[in-house]
Amino acid sequence: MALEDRTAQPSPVLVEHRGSLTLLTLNRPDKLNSFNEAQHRALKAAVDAAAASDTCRAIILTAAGRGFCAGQDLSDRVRPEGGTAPDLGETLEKFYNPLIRAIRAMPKPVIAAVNGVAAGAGANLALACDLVLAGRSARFVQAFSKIGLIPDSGGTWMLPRLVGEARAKALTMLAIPVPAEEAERIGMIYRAVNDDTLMSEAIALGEALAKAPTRGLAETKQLLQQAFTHSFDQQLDGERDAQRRLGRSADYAEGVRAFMEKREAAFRGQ
Ligand code: LHQ
Repeated sequence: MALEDRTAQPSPVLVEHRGSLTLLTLNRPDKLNSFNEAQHRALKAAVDAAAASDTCRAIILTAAGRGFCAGQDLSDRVRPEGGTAPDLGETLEKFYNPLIRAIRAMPKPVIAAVNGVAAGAGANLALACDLVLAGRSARFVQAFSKIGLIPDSGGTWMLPRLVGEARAKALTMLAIPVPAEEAERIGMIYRAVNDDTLMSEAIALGEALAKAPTRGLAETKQLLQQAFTHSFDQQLDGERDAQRRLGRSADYAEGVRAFMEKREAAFRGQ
């Protein structure tokens, strides 16, 4: 009989495939799923695998336990008085920025199912996802100012676009916790839902998106993300180019056929 390996650590990110839907679960609940290096590496690998997969057509990012993610694991970062200062820019360059870029570039929809508090980089990780659902007990805290930092992981870019500059400044400078329902009301997230139905609603949404015309969704995502930095003319050109590509896709042909035949379309993501 094989001996049990008592030193084995639980995987910091759980990956579950449900047909074309991939569920990624941050899994360091006793640390509120805050990021250490192992969790960073595991999540980035899982995100990259989902992006490259032909089968996966939608992703849900959620977390185990009572929190979604408390940002950086600060217990890794305690510096004794007089100790050498860390290079936080390097941490961003190596871990957070590639992760956020990968989610924004993902050619399929990413749903965040925020099951509890999302703080610091954990809040901005959620906001980088395409559709954010949050349980009513969840809250979003731009906790950075409490420890002398700026809102990273795309926070300074996303927040003013989502909630306006005035609110963005107050929420970040004062580190005000925003409950899920208020986050929905001010346009920070898509929807607040009951805690006990969060996962079933996220999965229903994920399954619907996993059956949708994936290439069209990917082009929609990219165009909307460019909208605030492109001119109107650039955006019209971008729409023309995307529509040209999609007009040649199998899913567009199927969509039109299905409409004319008054039946549900069977999109294959091609
Ligand atoms: C934690 C953490 C945590 C370790 C809760 N680490 N243990 C990028 C570049 C490089 C470095 C720096 O950072 C960054 C990006 C960032 O994310 S900076 C921002 C880092 N995050 C924070 O500042 C958030 C710190 N946490 C909190 O403010 C609170 O814990 C929140 C609001 C998340 C939750 O509050 P509560 O619900 O009241 O829970 P709690 O405070 O009692 O925490 C529960 C436990 O989790 C507790 O441990 P314990 O052993 O006492 O049960 C906390 O120490 C631990 N924990 N966050 N980030």
